[in-house]
Amino acid sequence: MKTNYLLTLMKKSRNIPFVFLAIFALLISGCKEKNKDTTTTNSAEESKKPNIIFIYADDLGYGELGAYGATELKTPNMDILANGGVKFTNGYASSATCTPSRYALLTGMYPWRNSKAHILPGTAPLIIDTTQVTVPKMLQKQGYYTGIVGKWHLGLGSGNVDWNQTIAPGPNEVGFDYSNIMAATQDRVPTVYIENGSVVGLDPNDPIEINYKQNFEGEPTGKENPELLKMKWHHGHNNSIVNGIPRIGFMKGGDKAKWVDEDMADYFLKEAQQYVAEHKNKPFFLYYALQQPHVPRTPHPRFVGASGMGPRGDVIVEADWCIGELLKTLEKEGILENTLIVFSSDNGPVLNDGYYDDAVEKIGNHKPAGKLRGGKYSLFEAGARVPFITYWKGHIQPKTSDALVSQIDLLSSMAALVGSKEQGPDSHNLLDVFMGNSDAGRKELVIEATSRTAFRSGDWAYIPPHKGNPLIKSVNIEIGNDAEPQLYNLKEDLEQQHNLATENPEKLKELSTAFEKIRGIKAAK
Ligand code: NG6
Ligand code: CA
Repeated sequence: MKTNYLLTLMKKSRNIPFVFLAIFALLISGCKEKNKDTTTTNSAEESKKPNIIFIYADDLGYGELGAYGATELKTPNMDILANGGVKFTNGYASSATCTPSRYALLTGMYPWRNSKAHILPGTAPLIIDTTQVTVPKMLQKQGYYTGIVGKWHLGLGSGNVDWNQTIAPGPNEVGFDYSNIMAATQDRVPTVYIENGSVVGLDPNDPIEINYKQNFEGEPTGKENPELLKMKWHHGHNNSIVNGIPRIGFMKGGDKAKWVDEDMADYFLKEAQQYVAEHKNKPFFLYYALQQPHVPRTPHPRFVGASGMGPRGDVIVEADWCIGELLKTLEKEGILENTLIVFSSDNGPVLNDGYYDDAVEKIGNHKPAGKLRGGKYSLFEAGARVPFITYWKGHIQPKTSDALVSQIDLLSSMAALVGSKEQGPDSHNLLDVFMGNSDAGRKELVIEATSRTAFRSGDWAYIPPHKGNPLIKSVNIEIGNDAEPQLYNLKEDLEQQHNLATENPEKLKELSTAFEKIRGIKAAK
C-alpha cells in the first residue's frame, strides 16, 4: 500500500523536492510503525511465556518406553511425548541414584561438588543451600508460579525435624511456591504427604516420631513380625511396617496421615491436575516427580495385571496412564500448545531393589535398560543414560537427537528460554538442542554413581579405576568397579563389552586428563 502510494506520487508529481520530502516522511513513519510492532510482539511474547513441566520418573530405564525400543511393555503416552518431540538417545541423569540426580536437576551443579548429595534417609536435613540458584527460583524471578508434586528426597529441615510442626526449610525455601511431596522415597519413613511444610491429615493427638537408628518400644518391624507383612523384604527394608509393607527407618504415630500406597499415583496426579488448572492463566512451572517404578511397587488395583510383568511393569503402565491424564488436562485447559514438557528419569533400572515382587521372575523378554550395560547404581551406561524427551506441541518438531545432553543443563537452558541470565555452575545453555534446532550438545560430561565418578566425551566412555566389588549381588547389577581403567567406544560398542584402555593408550590419556581437570585428582579412589 505504502509503496504504491509513493509510486503514484512520484509519477504524478513534478515537484521533485516534495517527492523527497514525502519519501523521508514515509520512511520515518515506517520506522515508527516497525518499532511499535516490535514492542507489541515483545509484550505479547512475554505474556505468553510457556509453562514448563518436568515429568520425572523414578528408576525408569533407557529401554522401558516403546519409543526407545521396548516391545513387551506398552507406554503409549510416554511415546506420544517421545514421538512428538525431541527423543534424545544420549540423554543423561547426573547420577545413577536419586538424590544426586535431583540435586543436579534443580541446581545445575554436579552432585559430587556437594558431599551431602547421596541417597538420603527420611530424616536428612535439606541439602540445597537456600541461597543457591535453582530452576524454580530462577523462574519465580521471571514471573512464574512454581510447584512440586511428588517425590522430593533432597532433605528437609536443618536437623532434628519435628514432623508435627511446620517442616522447613524445604521445597518452599528453595523456590517452590507450592509443594505437595513425599519426603524421601516410597520405601522410607515418614510415609505421609507433606503440603507446604505440613503433614497432610495429621491428628495432633497422634504425633509422628521418626528414627533411623532405633525402633520405638512395642512397635512391630518387618524383621520381627513377618506375619504382618503383605509384601516381603529381600534385603534391607525390614524396619517399621506401614500398610503391610516393611520400610527403611522407624516410625511411630501419625496413623491417620499415612498414605495408602496403592492410591499414591492418583493422589499426586490429582494434585498435578489441580495445580495446572488453578495456575493456567499465569506462566507456571510444575515439577511432577512420579514415584514409579521405584520400590515398593504398589499399582492401584485398576492396573494390577496390566503389564503381565508383575507389579514393576504394572506401575510403569500406571505412570504412563498418569502422563496421559495430565496431557488431557493440559488440552482441556487449552494450554497444551503453550507448555514445554521435559520427560526423564532420575536413574537407570533395577529389578530386585529389596522386596520380593516378581520383578526378576516376570521380566520375560523385556529389557529395562535396552542394550545398555549395568543399571541403577552403575557407572556403566545403564546407570545414568535414561529416556530424555522435550515436547512442546506446535513448537518442537519431532526428531531423534544423538546430541549429548544432561539434566544438569536444564537450568541454564530454561533460563535462556524465559529470558533470564542466571546459570547453574555446571549447566550448559543447550536451548537450541532441547528445542530440536541443533545437535551440538555437550562435549563432555561427568557421571556419578554411589560416590564414584566416570566420564563421557564424544563417543567415548572412561571409567577410572575404582576399588570394591564389581557387582552388587543383592540387586545383581555390575556397577563398573575395576582395578584397571576402562575405556569404551560407545559408537561401536554400546554394550561396553570391549575395554580399549590397553589398546588405545592415547585416547585413554586424552580422556583421563580431561576428566581429572574437571573432577580433580581425587577422582580415582
Ligand atoms: C537403597 C535401598 C533401595 C532404594 C535406594 C534409593 C536398601 C537395601 N536399598 O539403599 O531400595 O531405596 O536406596 O533409591 O535399603 S533412589 O532411587 O531413591 O536412589
Ligand atoms: Ca531413583
